[in-house]
Amino acid sequence: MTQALNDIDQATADRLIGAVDHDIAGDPFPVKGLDHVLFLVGNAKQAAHYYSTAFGMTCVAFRGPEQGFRDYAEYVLTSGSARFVFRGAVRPDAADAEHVRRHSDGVVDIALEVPDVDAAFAYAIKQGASVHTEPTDVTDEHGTIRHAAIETYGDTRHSLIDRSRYSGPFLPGFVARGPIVDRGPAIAAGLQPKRYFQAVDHVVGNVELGKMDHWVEFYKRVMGFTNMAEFVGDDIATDYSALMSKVVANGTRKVKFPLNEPAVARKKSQIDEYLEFYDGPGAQHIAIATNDILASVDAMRAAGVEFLETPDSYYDDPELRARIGTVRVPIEQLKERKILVDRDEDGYLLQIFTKPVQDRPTVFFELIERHGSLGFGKGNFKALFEAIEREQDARGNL
Ligand code: TYF
Ligand code: FE
Repeated sequence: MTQALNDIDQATADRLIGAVDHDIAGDPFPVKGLDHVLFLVGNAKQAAHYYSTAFGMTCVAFRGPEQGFRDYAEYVLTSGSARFVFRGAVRPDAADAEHVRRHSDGVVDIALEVPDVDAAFAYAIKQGASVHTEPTDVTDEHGTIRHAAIETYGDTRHSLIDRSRYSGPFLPGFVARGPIVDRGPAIAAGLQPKRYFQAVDHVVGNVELGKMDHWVEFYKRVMGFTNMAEFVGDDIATDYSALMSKVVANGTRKVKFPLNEPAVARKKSQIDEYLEFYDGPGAQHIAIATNDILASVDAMRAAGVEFLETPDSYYDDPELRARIGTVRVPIEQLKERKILVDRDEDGYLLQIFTKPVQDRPTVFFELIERHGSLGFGKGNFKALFEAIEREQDARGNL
């Protein structure tokens, strides 16, 4: 696992995502952490370039026709412990081509690293999960990966991966590959942070109206996940959010899955908009954990990434100032960058949201810098959802 961490240590990555101690004795579905997120995209070569230049990620592995993988090109990019894989069809008859036609670019697999694939898979199936791939060994000269996969919401799945007997650059069949862009000079000149993020903090799923509790129960029953405190209930939903949300997490809190469903409110829900344009349930946003959100936002903005706007009134509100107290930088520096701030009983967090990263209003990213808080920015929901609604209005979705 160390080599996969791209020279960041596990303890640092774990701290940034708010991991807690957890005894796996008695855990029916122990999870080591998020292994990778697989995106199916129209043009993996260009996606790999975008996530290199705009998200500061490093290409570490590849497989494609050159490796005898006839139908696809796949690029593996990392940033600290976070690993994204971009898969694009090379041939028109590739098996997954329909996925891209229907959903456009999106997340197809939220893969989990587990210590025992067979035990986890058997438990999940016994508890009612649907089989995507039966447990199998996949082997090359670097060793063996044990792999299985179960279905989750929409066309999304969870691969279960044991990489304890494997030392290659990603999975069998992949070859090591160097960075797509050389950020070395910009880093040396202090123009770019070494990494824009160190880990994946949470992955959010959008599901159909009335299905949120079904999927919350799914993760509890199938993976032994538990509810985290933070949720958006009817009260908030009808006032301004147009969505309901609950969060499930594994025992260590390293894997956190908020689940959203649309709520009937003043306007068309942002979740309905997603479901329409994605043509079904799917992953809505990926929150990436950073240890310096100011530097990351500056670098990403400079590279052309668009973030949601936050009005100045948010920062000038005396109630917010009183509630937030002192954070590691003057509020003015957050205001300049439109970074949101929230505090709860455990600490505070800084967060900001990108606009959708493809032409369809579907998948977006969140940057999050946690300082003790294990929350998701509940105090920001109003400002955030109003910003999303302004974007919806601009798209003509009233
Ligand atoms: O993950 C979360 O819960 C926060 C808030 O459509 C959020 O990032 C929730 C729903 C949504 C956008 C952000
Ligand atoms: Fe989030």
